[in-house]
Amino acid sequence: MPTNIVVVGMGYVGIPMATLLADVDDFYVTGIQRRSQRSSWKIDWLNRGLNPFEGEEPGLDELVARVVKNGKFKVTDKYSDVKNADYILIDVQTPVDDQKTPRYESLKEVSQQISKHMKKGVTVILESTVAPGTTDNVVQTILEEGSGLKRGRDFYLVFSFERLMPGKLLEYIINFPRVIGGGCKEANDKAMYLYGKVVKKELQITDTLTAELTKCIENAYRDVNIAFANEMALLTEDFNRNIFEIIELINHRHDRMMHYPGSGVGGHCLTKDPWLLLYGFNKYTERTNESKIKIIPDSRSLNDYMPYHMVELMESIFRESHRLVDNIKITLLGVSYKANTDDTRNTPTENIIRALKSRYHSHNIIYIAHDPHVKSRDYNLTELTKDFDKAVTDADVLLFTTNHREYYNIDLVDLKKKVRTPIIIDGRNIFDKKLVEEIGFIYRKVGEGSKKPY
Ligand code: SAJ
Repeated sequence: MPTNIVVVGMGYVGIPMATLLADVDDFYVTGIQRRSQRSSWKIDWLNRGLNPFEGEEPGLDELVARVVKNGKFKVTDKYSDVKNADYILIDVQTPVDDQKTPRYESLKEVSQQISKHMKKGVTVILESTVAPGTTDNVVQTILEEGSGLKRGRDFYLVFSFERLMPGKLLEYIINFPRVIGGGCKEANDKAMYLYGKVVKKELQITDTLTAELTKCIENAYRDVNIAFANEMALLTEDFNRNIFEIIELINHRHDRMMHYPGSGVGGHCLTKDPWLLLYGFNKYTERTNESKIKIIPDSRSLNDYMPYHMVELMESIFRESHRLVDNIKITLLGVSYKANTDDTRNTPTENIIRALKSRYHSHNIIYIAHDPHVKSRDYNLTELTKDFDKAVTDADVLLFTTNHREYYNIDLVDLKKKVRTPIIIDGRNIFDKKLVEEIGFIYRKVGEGSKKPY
């Protein structure tokens, strides 16, 4: 008997999941993607058997081509295939707005569409990250109201989150354990059957709310740990010592794994999931412990402050050397939020540029950014180039914001000849202070004191 699957949302999560499932014997998958100016090409592209992602995604080109050629996978903007679906996966974006409130427009719209067409016995799986409580209070309500069916009796609803990372989309689905939070045994069994076909690691069963909490807390944990590292970096700067040396000494203990400070925390997950956690807490609990909940917002605000600290480090050099932040060229090295990727979502570099532009809006400053991976069409805050020489020539200050592999191999002697003023602000522990200063740069690093003698 063929198993019919619908995956709604053809993005970073939906495409790898849909195509992996379509590669299973007797599984037939329809991807649903709303047509918009930005996404229409993707539907046609996928239907031609082409992988739409530009970054390196090992195995995905072949997989997409194979499942389309074998007639196992197609993409449409219509919901008609939902009526025959045994499984429906929801993989839509769930961002937060400026007030840190989740924007569920897509999630609600998709749930409504599904509710109009879904058949009895279907298993709906929510894979998008949501505020704890959302599966039961938002998705279940919409599905039941729209379909007239009852969860656990007429259909099943499961929350099972993705743990993806651009560059390793297939690997992380296949080789990471999968948490399954169904509302009842039948729901969990159905989800186990599906994921068991593609996931090679443990399938861990829990209830829906616990699964939602697991996802948000997993990323809040990482964010809080990075905030701790950032706080220790600020403290160590004032002690005139190097936090990275200290982290190495700590992590040499095999059971310690301190995170690393830097010029900020970007990406789609860590900047959002802690807020989803707090939103769920405020909305779906009685909040008896509210006064004690401080670490998450404090961590978020410290991590958000780090780009401004980069600006402060720069200003301290200009102040101490009696230079004016005027008539200068500022070069930012690294635009993606993470090393060796082209992903610019919530990149800290953007906040550094914004802070500089707002502080020095009436000053005569040339800004240029360099990134070996990011395409200039994906970036419009300032001029962006892949030409390193163009970016650094005649620069008055170099702000290293992303630790791309290329930056570790820079010939610093040659670099010194190209710049107009030799100032480096290192936000990612790329360089050795002593070495850089010996070559003649004025140098500041997030997490290392600058006073002499050392
Ligand atoms: N960062 C630091 N210090 C660190 C680690 C990271 O400042 O010690 C910064 C990075 O520079 C970046 C941001 O934090 O700007 C996020 O980095 P990340 O390595 O956590 O990368 P993400 O956002 O791609 O996180 C993903 C997460 N995946 C999902 O939510 C689906 C996260 O759960 C994973 O733990 C992480 O990848 C990973 O370990 O690869």
